[in-house]
Amino acid sequence: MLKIGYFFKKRITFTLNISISARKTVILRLVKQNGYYSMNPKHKNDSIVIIPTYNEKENIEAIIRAVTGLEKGFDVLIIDDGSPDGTAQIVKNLMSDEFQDRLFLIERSGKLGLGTAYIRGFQWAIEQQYDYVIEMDADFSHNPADLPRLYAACHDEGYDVSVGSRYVTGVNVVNWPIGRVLMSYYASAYVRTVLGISLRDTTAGFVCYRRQVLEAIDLEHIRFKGYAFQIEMKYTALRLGFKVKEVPVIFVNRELGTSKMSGGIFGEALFGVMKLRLGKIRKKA
Ligand SMILES: Nc1nc2c(ncn2[C@@H]2O[C@H](COP(=O)(O)OP(=O)(O)O)[C@@H](O)[C@H]2O)c(=O)[nH]1
Ligand SMILES: [Mg+2]
Repeated sequence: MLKIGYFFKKRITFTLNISISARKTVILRLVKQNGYYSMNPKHKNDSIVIIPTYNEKENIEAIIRAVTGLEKGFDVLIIDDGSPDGTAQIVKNLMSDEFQDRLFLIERSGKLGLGTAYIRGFQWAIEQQYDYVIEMDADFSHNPADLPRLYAACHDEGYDVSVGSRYVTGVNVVNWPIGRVLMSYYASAYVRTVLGISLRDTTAGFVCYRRQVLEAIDLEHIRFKGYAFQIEMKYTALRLGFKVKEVPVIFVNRELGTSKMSGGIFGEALFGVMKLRLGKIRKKA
């Protein structure tokens, strides 16, 4: 099968998929960029972990090493919103030293929110033809050691989306103040009831998407930014008929750096779910 696609107008990608067995496909990519063609894909990996950052200088190097150091190699894309603490410079140093072709960085000019950071990252990952796209926080609340299980749920078990879930077996959250645990748990119950879905951890930010799911969702029209963004993505995937699995994980509160979440983001989620239930689900044209 020969697929020819246009990405972001300036770049032309020719993809030649040769099926050599029912399960294995070899993909040769011919990419025209800046006026010349290259036969080698920029990456050799099937999966990318997207990590949004804002002032994460205490965590960034350690999380990149933990993710890239796993036996199953994952590439990493950092979306940094102009962190005043110099997070992006730490990433650039690692890119030029050790992690060429495995570590990527998109810099935005100011703190524009988690939702738009992920959408930017999803669009880039689609353009780069990664098959599995995983979102994860920089602060070690999501354990990198859980990444292979999230990946396996999609790659081996055939799910379209896998969610690192705190609420499959009770409440698996460590070191959060009890108020925040209760709020998160009951918020999740509220979301389930309003949206009429059985997914337990709808606000989770530790998620693996098969590329086709991201291609089917109209990312330009995803409305929300904070927790509601996480809910909207999962709800849209479910409504489009994709299969979602919850993989139990233990969420540990950050030890270094500070939380960037605000009350406004909570309010967005509270009313946002009602809007979601009443609104239309858009499939990409
Ligand atoms: N690019 C970007 N990253 C953000 C923004 N807000 C938070 N983050 C990152 O998103 C992840 C989760 O944020 P965090 O503050 O840990 O939220 P909490 O765990 O809910 O308290 C971390 O990696 C943050 O650095 C933002 O506006 N832009
Ligand atoms: Mg956090």
